[in-house]
Amino acid sequence: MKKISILILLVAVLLVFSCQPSKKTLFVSNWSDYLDPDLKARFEKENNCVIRLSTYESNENMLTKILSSKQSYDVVFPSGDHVTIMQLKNLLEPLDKDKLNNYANLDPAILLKAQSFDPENKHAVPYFWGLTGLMYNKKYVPEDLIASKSWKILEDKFWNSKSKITMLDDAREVVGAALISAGYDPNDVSQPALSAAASILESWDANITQFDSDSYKNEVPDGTTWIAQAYNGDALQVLAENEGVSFFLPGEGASLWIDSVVILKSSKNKDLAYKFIDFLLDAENAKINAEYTSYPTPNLRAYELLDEEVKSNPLIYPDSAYLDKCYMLKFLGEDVKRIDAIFEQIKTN
Ligand code: N2P
Repeated sequence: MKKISILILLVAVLLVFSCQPSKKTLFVSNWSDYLDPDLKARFEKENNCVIRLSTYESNENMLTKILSSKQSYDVVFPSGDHVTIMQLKNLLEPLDKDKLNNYANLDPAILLKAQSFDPENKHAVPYFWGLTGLMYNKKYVPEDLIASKSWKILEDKFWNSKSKITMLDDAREVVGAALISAGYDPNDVSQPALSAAASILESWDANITQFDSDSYKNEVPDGTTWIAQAYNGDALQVLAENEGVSFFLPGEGASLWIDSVVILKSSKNKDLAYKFIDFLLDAENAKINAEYTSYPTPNLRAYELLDEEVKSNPLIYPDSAYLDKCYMLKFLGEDVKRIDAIFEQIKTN
């Protein structure tokens, strides 16, 4: 008798659980350290859903992942040139802006810039923008070496036989930095520009230990790496926790990028994807996210809510004189192969 009651109870419990509607799942793939986890948790709670977040360290990894994975992702965060690449591959859902009530919070000036890679702002919602510079450990890198605040620091003989430099695992950023250092635009694929960049890269490479876009965040503070090419927001996240670390934007200029949030055409959850993007566009949420990531926000309403201390930090929001010296990394079509070839050559040396 007892056994029968336990059995009935078990069946009843199973029935109750199987009748519960399963939670909707949003598959999101984003750069690492690029979304406040509390915001993610709040969105899940408010929408009774689960966000399955996977992270990547480069646009190339992201693209390989979404093209090769059996899992269809809903929302991803490509940089400008990759918005164009993905759009040409017909991977992106054209945006229905009527489903984005908070779209008007975006800065019209940034939307205009974004049209260079996404005509009419048809597929991509600007998420953060940023600049790439150099982060270093103050204990090991002498101040007089850093004083020039130039990419040329990496050519100094101080680095010889030290193996203490790392650069991003990103062809456009690495070859781009060498091009800027040589006085060229990082989008310049002419022969003189690329030969100059290749020879500068060779001199840097003698002392570069790895091309990696993540480990520098631990290795500069712990002294394994003394100087690293770094995205400004990631660097400022590290600086906030480590007094011994500093960061600068080189005087010659820096690469500038706008990362966007897009919905994939193959998404099975477009309604939830729209809700998520609209949630990120909310002024208060975008402000919280900007504080968490330390990246400059393209959300004008969110920018207005930020503390004066953040808005006046030139490592997040440099003045227009510096921005005039920065170069947006553009879509290069087939020409990108010339940059990739130089990067592969350096990596395999
Ligand atoms: C976040 C890096 C995003 C910047 N960790 C790369 N565009």
